[in-house]
Amino acid sequence: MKKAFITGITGQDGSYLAEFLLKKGYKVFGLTRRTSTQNFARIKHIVHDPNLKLISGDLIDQHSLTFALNDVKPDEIYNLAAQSFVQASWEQPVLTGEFTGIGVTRVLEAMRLVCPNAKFYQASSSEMFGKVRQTPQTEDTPFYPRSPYGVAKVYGHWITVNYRESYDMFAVSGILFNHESPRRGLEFVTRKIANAVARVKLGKQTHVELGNLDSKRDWGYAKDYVEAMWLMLQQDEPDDYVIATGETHSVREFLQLACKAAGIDDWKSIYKHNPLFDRPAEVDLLMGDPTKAKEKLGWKPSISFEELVKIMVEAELELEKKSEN
Ligand code: NDP
Ligand code: GDR
Repeated sequence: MKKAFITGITGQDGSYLAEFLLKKGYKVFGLTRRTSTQNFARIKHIVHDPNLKLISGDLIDQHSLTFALNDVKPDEIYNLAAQSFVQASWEQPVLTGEFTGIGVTRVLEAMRLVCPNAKFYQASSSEMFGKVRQTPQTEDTPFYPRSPYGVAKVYGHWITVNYRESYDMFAVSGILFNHESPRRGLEFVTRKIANAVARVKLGKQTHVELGNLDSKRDWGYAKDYVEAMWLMLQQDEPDDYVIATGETHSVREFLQLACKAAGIDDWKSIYKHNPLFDRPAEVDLLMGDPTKAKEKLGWKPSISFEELVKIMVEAELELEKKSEN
């Protein structure tokens, strides 16, 4: 039985990846950090699976990572844990650097000492392209991050490349563009909008307060993207890949389509601008070119932008109908 070790298993991607690997017959080990209240909402349906084991540890604690990997001796390591919310990275830039940047080195160091022949996946991000130097963005587009989060991810990206080149380790970096799902955190714009329009539809609130509606993102479906992570580790040679849909849409378009999916006629009637949600430095436009992933991994997205919006709004309508608040 192959063994996979996932950091960030309680997050959106970690939960989908764990499901995916369990279905493939893996034994899955997930790193969880100590929190005062358990945060297993996304994995509650698999937490009792005999092939899933949770191990306590934290990206900030080198020993916990070394001990965890020593216990497991995994074949594959997926480093998905991070402080992943761009806006929060201006409020907590040092913590973001510790988790999202140096945390990658800690996992790589533990792997180098304990299981150097494992395969390592780093969750890199389109935020590294930031103030984009070319469109669409490819594996060769230079980075220009625009937030402490983006800067930390550039560090994580290059330290992964560096361990591959310094120690001949199988370490790859997936440059993933935004991917969403009903399991997205409520603070991210897609889930925030999907949830708000559902609540407006059900008469639970009247408005949604947002920041910049003009920014454009290449939005895909999270379930498709975790498959790409796995495919990268099944290759003979380690390499980095852009994972994206190749389309870009504005936040305004997302809001318009979400209102339509919920049966709200006039999106402007429920929208309010709140400068609190504007960012000190914005990433205006992201659009990835997934050609390399298509050709070498045989990967392609299965869900369109319109379908994604619909999936998210329908999930929120279901959820909000059941909840009393
Ligand atoms: P989430 O924010 O949903 O999940 C983050 C995970 O990291 C959670 O499980 C969280 O645990 C864990 N974590 C945070 N800090 C620590 C720490 N110090 N030690 C151990 N675990 C920690 O992110 P996503 O699932 O959306 O993203 C997964 C990864 O992919 C992240 O690295 C993100 O930056 C990156 N990424 C995401 C994209 C996207 O569009 N979703 C696009 C490109 C990259 P807890 O539950 O305890 O908070
Ligand atoms: P992003 O996602 O920063 O792209 O990072 P987010 O959904 O937070 O923002 C997308 C765009 O929407 C604009 N926006 C708002 N954003 C939020 N969160 N809340 C608002 O009210 C709002 N109004 C407008 C933002 O300014 C931005 O332009 C995500 C994360 O998952 C990262 O971890 C990941 O690396 C990247 O995607 C790729």
